[in-house]
Amino acid sequence: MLRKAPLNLLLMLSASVAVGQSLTFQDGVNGYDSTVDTEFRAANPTDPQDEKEFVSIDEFDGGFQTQGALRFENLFGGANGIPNGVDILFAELQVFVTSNTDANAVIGFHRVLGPDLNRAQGSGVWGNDDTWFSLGGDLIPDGAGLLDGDPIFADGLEASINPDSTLPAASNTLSNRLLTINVTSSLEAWAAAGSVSASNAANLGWAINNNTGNGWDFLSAEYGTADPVAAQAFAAARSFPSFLDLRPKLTVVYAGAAGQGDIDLDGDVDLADYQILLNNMAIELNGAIDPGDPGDLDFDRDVDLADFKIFKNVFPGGAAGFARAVAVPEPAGVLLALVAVGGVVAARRR
Ligand SMILES: [Ca+2]
Ligand SMILES: [Ca+2]
Ligand SMILES: [Ca+2]
Ligand SMILES: [Ca+2]
Repeated sequence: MLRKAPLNLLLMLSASVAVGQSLTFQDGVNGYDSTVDTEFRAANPTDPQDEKEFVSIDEFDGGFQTQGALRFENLFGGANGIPNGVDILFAELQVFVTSNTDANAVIGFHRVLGPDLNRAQGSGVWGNDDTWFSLGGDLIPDGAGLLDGDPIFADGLEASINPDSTLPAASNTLSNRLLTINVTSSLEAWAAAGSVSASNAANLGWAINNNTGNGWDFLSAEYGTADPVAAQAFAAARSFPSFLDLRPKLTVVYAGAAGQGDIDLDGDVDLADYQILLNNMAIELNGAIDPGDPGDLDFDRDVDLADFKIFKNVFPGGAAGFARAVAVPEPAGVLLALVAVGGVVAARRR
């Protein structure tokens, strides 16, 4: 709060500037409706689960496995997508978890690498109509009572062997709240592969695995469809303005050609960008904003002096270049200049 007074002086110098370095994708918000999420249940091997209002991931659910899958489509290009060719700086998935898992569980987000190569039915990329059976899930339990493998194998062909991202272990035992998963590496891969195509066929989403029998559940993109009144009451009781806030949300932060400090995306890093950072620092010292919102250069949901430090270093010429750019005459210097001018005038009068 103490920092606000001097910053407010600078605020008066600028009009608001539209900036778009951070984009969010969440069903029902800002016209976005392209989330595909479902689970593949061995207990219901031929029944699509895409209309369920939560997604469960469980290695041993009453003797049966359940694999989750999630994809945000239409991420790239078009009026509302990530511009093609930009650098992805940061990406985060946020889900509202309704059932936690074991402290030592690994909730892995395996990037899907290709159309399913071992289907029993259908063709092409996994989608809402798919089931445990259609994607080739095993139907005959082994000696331990488990169905082997998963419909989407983490074999380096159907999905990445190692997860691109995991739920932070510290979040494993938390529920009834929004939890975040850093998915920057997946977005970097999709941007690199799909930058030439608006449909971005390279983005096939994630297969989500749980290596324990303590199911991990999150609310799906359909949350609130069946009973929006009840969903709204549930959200309001937890201080969320809308039940839409509880659906899966992807936030992507990218940089224009001039890099991370080009907050207004006009191709340079200059004092106009600095002004936006200052404006937002005055009101967002302690978040909560979306990571990477204008001025949040370290993606930690605020605009503070840590972001300012980064900005100085990415300014042309670094911190010294920044100091020169913002240099204004010191009051003492102004007085000396006036004395000098007065001296010249006095000398001429003689
Ligand atoms: Ca769904
Ligand atoms: Ca659980
Ligand atoms: Ca700029
Ligand atoms: Ca920050």
